[in-house]
Order: sequence, then C-alpha cells, then structure tokens
Amino acid sequence: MESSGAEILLESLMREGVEVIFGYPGGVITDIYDKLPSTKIRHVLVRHEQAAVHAADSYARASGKVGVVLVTSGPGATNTVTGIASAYMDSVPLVVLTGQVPTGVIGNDAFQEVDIVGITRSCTKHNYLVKETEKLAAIIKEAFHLASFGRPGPILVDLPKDVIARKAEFRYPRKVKMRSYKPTYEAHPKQIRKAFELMLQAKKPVILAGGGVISSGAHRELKTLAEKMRFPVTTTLMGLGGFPGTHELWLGMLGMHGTYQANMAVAACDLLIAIGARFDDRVTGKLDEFCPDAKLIHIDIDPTSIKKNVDIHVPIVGDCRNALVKLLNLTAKEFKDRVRGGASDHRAWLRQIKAWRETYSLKYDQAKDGPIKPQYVVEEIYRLTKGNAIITTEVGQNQMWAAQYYHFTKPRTFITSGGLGCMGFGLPAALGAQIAHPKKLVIDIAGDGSIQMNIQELATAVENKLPVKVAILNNQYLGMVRQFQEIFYNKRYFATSLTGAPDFVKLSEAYGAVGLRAEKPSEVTPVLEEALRIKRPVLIDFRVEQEECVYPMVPAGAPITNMLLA
Ligand SMILES: Cc1ncc(C[n+]2csc(CCOP(=O)(O)OP(=O)(O)O)c2C)c(N)n1
Repeated sequence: MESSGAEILLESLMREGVEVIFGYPGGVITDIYDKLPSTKIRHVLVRHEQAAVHAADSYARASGKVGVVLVTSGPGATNTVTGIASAYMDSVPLVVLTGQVPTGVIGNDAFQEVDIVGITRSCTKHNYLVKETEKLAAIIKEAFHLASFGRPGPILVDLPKDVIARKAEFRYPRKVKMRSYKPTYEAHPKQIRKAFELMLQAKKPVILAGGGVISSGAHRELKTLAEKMRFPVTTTLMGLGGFPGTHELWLGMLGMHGTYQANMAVAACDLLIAIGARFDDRVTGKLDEFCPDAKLIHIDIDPTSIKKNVDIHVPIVGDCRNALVKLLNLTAKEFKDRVRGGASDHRAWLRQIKAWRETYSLKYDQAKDGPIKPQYVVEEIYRLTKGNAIITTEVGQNQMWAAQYYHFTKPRTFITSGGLGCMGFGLPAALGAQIAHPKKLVIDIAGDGSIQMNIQELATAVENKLPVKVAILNNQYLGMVRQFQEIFYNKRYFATSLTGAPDFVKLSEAYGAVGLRAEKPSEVTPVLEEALRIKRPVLIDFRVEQEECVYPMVPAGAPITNMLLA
C-alpha cells in the first residue's frame, strides 16, 4: 500500500522515537499538519519559529535526544536560521524540517520560496532538498543518524509541497548506508599512551573540559581521572556541569569572565589536557600568549577541530568518553607504582592554585539598603533550589552571572547559547528543557533586553502548562554592551539604555502567567520562594543595580592573565 509523503515523514519520525515536535504551520506543510494529530507525536505550537529551534535545541541538550522542528517555507524557514546557527556552534543534534514550494516552481520566485538549503549550508552539519517521495524515508533515517553521530549538529531537510503530497511505498531502511562519513570513535592506543606519559611527567597540569564532555556522557570518567591524578579542572562555558562546581579540584570557568585561579593556572601550566573543547577566542584570549609553556593534549571527536586554533602536541581523535575510559585503564594498571611512586608529584602546583584562589575573584557586596546586586539574585536562586534546577540563560551579563554564581554539579543542567551567543535563547530554551523534564524546576535567568526578543513564548508556556520561571535581572540596559561602553569608551553610553520597556509584571499577567517584582534586597528571597511555590509560569522582575559590571573581565584580544578584577 502506498502512503503520502506526509505519512511517510511522520511514520519515519515515529520510527526514530520522536516524541515532540516544536513547530509552526504554513501553507506548504498543511498536509503534514493534517496527519500530525493522528500520530503519537506531541506538537508544541510556539509563537515564533526562532523559538521553535531554541526549544528543540534545549530539549536535545536536556534529554540527550535529537530535537525536531517543523516549519513552513519562506519566512518560516528563514526565521529558523539564528536558532540553527546557535545549535551548530554548540554542536547540538537537531533535525529541522522546512516546507518548500513544489519542485516544479523551485527557482521561479514562487510565493514564499527561499533557498533555505543554500542559506543554511554553512550553519548545518548537512542539509537536504528532497526531490522524490521515494527517497524521503531514507533521507529522514540518514538525517537522524547524522545529527547525533560523531560531532552532533543540526540537519535541515527541505520538503517541497508535491513531495509531501505524492504517494510512494513506505520502506524504512534498517541501516544507514554512508560511505563518506565515518567519524573515529575509538581513541588511538598509542596516542593515549603518549598522553598518559605526559600526564605522569607534568608538574603543573590542568584539565580543560568543554561541551564535548557533556554530549559524550564522559562526566563520570572525567571526575575519576581528575581525582586519581589530582589534576585541577576548569571548563568552558559549554562545559559547565561537566565537572562538579563544588569539587575541591574545581578551578571555576576559564576565559573572558573566568575566575582568577582558572586563568592564572591555564596561563602557567606545563600540561593542558583539553577534552571536547574547541579553543574559542573567548576562552584563549590572545592566542600567542595562551599557555606558552605547556604541552597540549586535545581529545575531540572532530579532527578538524584539533589544531584549528592552537598547536597540539598529542592529538587524540575520538569520543571523549572512549578516550577517558582508555586513559583510566592505564592509570588503573600503572597507578600504584608510577603515580603513587611520585612520578606525578605536583603538590607545589596545587599549593600555588590555592594561593591564587585566595584572590576571591568572584565577590561582590550586597548592601542591606542598597540596590539589589544581580549576583545576589543568582546566589539566592542557587541556595533556594539547592543547585537542583535546570538553568537556561539569555545572553549578556545575565548569562555570565548565571555561569559564575550558580554552581552546576550535574551535566545537562546549564543550557545557554555559547558559541553564537544569541539573545532570545533563554525562554524558549526553558520550554524545551521543561518538556524534556516535566518534573524538574527550570529557570531562565534573563536580561531585560534579551527577554524581549522572544517574550511571546510566555503564551506557549501558559498554553502548554509549562511552569517555567523567568528571573529577569532588570538593569534597564543592554548591560553587557553598556559595560563595554563604560570600560572601553569612557562611559559614552549610546543605544544601550532600555527605556520604554514594558511593565514586565503586567505583561506577564496579560499572557496569563504570574508576574512578581523585587525592588529591595529584602524582597529577593520572599519573591523567589513565592515563585517556586507557584506551579505555573512565573516571571520575576528583579530591579537590580543598573551599572553593575561582570568581573573578572579580560579585554577582548588580551592575554587571559590580563584580568580586570573589579
Ligand atoms: C541577537 C543578538 N543581538 C545582539 C547581540 C549583542 N549583545 C550581546 S549582549 C547584549 C546585551 C544584552 O542585554 P540584556 O539582555 O539586557 O542583558 P544584560 O547584559 O543586561 O544582562 C547585546 C546587545 C546578541 N548577542 N544577540
């Protein structure tokens, strides 16, 4: 029996175990929407396609599954581009399904036609224009495989209207046949041995963990290795949660807004073991002064990521978890006689780190009667949730304060747009995470600028009964840019003041959510407690100190030891 392209698509998605689609309908995909209610797949109707992608992205990060998006052609498709680029930069597995005009009129400037395959070529891991209904099932199978296999990333599948409408035999392939894409999962034993020897010789070692530790599920192995070797650990923004933020070997985050001890340790180390991190400029600062005396080991599933930005002494291509398991096997076998025998004695180094730690680079004063400090709000959120919430963020100071003052101890609990840094991410991301974990507490730590980029998703939260909390650190500025203007442009503030913002409490109520406000330090805790009691979406407007800055701060392009401390 033959099925329509729409039926083939939906059946294929079910075979892939898809439970939820974040989407927005339109003319060319009405056939799919017509059939969607008769499947077991849940559809979440967002209010903007960009939000659909962020929500699916966050669902993927929180659950470890592939996120799925369905949108129409033309404007529906172009609205997804920011979300796709963000997922691409952060290596998140997504399948984005876009509608397309009928194959016969592609290239004719048909109504709502856009070359989305061309547009997204550089920000997808791969993309497809499906020309024949017969090939649809195999392409969907391949898309899901590609999204999560090797280095994860977004895959776009463009679906012309006639391909969706036409009928074909449904045959779902059992296996993916691809000759060209064969990522190396198994880390090479010789390279592992070389890395291990360097680890034994190191007097000043540091481990740098990135998002790859989380996506490969290597956090337990990382902790065991660090503890066995007594190596201090720092992470990138994307790596937060990959190592417990309360551990004695934890240095704090590295980079532009990293801690004093993390930046000093990396600059002075003689061995840096980078695991699933890609040496972004926000992490390295000035490249030629980035750990100049160190040997570098780099473990990454993506060979093109190795040696891209920095020179590496021991490259290890493979899955982070696989490589760490192999390293642990060596330490287990040779641990007693060599590690304990003093081959890896770096006690002086750990003492040095302790001394750096005493600089307390993460500090602020909350005056009793002064304005609310944004850092205090984040610390209170941490204290009241006991570190058990999933935190999403917008972009800017709010994102950095969340990263610095909420101590993440578990993977997949900090969800942020790291590589692209796109404002408007946090609220839709909170929805995606809440759908992945209905019983968990999900909080979006937001800025008053960013939240206005996708605030319409409060409607999605209310409609879908997603009890997310939004904590706006409302400084009435595009704070991070204002901070740049304060420090580097002699306070010449321009286009960063956010006067004319709505009354967030009323706006929240208008959407049918709860709105709360705190204007004094004494109100922070009671308002948060109230928000946590309410089992509905709540938005809290924290009126915080307007000109607070994020410290430490390394000026862009400077070496990471060049920290402004307050
Ligand atoms: C889509 C987008 N546009 C512009 C920027 C540049 N940008 C980075 S941070 C920032 C300010 C963010 O302000 P707000 O959301 O109020 O957060 P705050 O820094 O005050 O916490 C801007 C404009 C961006 N990252 N993303």
